[in-house]
Amino acid sequence: MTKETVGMNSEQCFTGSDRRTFLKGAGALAASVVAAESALAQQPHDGQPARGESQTTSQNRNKITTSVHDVTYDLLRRQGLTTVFGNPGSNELPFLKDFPSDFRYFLALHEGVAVGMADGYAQATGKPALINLHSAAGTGNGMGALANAWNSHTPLIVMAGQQTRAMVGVEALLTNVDSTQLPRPLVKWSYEPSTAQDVTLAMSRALHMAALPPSGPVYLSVPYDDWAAEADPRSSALLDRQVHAVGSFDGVSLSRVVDRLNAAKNPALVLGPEVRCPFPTTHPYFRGLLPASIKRISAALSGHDLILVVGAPVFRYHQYEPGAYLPEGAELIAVTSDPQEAARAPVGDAIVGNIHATLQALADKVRRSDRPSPTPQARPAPAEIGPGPLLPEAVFDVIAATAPSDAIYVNESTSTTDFLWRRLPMQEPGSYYFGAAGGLGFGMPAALGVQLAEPSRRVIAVIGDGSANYSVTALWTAARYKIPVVFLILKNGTYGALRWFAEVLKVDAVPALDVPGIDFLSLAKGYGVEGVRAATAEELRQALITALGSQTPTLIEVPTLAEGF
Ligand SMILES: Cc1ncc(C[n+]2csc(CCOP(=O)(O)OP(=O)(O)O)c2C)c(N)n1
Ligand SMILES: [Mg+2]
Repeated sequence: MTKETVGMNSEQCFTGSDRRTFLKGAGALAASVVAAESALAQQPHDGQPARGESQTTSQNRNKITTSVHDVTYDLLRRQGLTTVFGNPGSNELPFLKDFPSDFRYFLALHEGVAVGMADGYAQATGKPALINLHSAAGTGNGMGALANAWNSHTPLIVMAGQQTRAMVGVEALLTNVDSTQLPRPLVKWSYEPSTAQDVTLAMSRALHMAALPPSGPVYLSVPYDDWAAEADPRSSALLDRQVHAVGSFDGVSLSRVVDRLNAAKNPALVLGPEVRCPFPTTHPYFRGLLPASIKRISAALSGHDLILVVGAPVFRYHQYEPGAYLPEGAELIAVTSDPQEAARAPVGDAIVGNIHATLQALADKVRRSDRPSPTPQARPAPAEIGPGPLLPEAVFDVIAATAPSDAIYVNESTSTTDFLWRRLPMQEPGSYYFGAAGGLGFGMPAALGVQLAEPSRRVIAVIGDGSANYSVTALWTAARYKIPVVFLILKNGTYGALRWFAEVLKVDAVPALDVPGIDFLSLAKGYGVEGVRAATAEELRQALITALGSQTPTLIEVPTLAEGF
């Protein structure tokens, strides 16, 4: 150890207050810590570390026996991470040992559910969430869900257990080979501590990394023998660390944006998930959802001379319909927290920075305009109700008329998204969640996470009969922990969106596009959730009223017509 590092250690970690913080936080091991303190007090030395040795090592010699396990829990507690989503295996048991009573663990029966739940929870709380998965296989099962989290910048700490250090080399069963590579490229940072004493620092690093902009998932692989090891007493300095990113404006770029907005004749504002969707859908200025092809987005924005995109990529394309990126004569400015997003945009200028601060600065500085207000969009006429299965439009009409005005919607019904946006009034921030990578299996678990984060609002998960199967075990978790989500399954018997896409691509005779005969009421019953079938608008209204009045989850199966088929 160099002289400098010795000096740094003593300066940063061993002030009296630092060590007290550590000891106070030691919780369950208070007795041994007290013993260690008195041992320290009895030691006949002048308080200075011996030459060539830090005070840490002299303390270690005095047997401070707080474990990596306890001090890491302390760190999690102090950083507000007392909720764990997971599915355990043998590698994870030493972490879960003596699970503190002020923590809660939500057991998911599949890792995709654990990650999806944490995703919903973190998005709704705006804070990082902690997931504990089983080694390589558990991580692999969670990766579809991680794709969604990556795309929505959700701050997640995915921790997986590793084999005990002594057996990683022989690749004993459950060794996570190349652990740090496995979750890439769906994590911002991936790490396996090189010593047990590095675990708490690694966890501290992970939670700050996840939260710092652009926020996103991080991965930590921890050999299971590390938890019982003796902690590095310098971990005390980590417990209350605050790490903030402050965006300072360079006045020139900001005033350029302000000038362009002031000069614009007909600007359009495009908002994405980083501003906690949605813009109130009942607002007279609301123009609806952007389509997903280059040509159609350009057409939808035609007539606007300046497009300000905030908290969304430019743009989120799906089907390939080439064309100009922007309508003739239009300019674009994007505001994002993500340098990658800014750099890969094919058109326009971008500002990388704090979304909230940028919007605040723009709101303060942009002149009030005397442009005429846009004509409000016409509300769609009530959907027709025929004798057969309901049109999805009719389902949304019933929800709109029945659900509370602050209801939260999680959408994973892939062929009905436009209807949802046109027909459901959403006025509060944080009223809409979706799988940002298009990875199915997000909706049901995310609804649970959002409901946990927003206990005073009701979450309605609108789920397609195909999508429901990717994370159907979320029903068990909903029942087990009495999370009162309303799962509304739109049962059209098909992968409707894929049928539509097959038409876009002009491909015929594709096998495996239908999913007939799934009995969601039996599935609900099997997992312990109340299930009800609603075949008419009135039955749906009644079922929704009952479900919304219940303290436990409900699944409502609604036979619907597949659009256009
Ligand atoms: C994990 C995953 N697998 C497959 C797909 C491809 N996919 C996109 S939409 C879709 C159909 C979903 O059907 P359903 O939930 O019934 O909704 P509908 O289109 O009928 O409204 C499928 C399979 C996907 N997006 N994600
Ligand atoms: Mg379907």
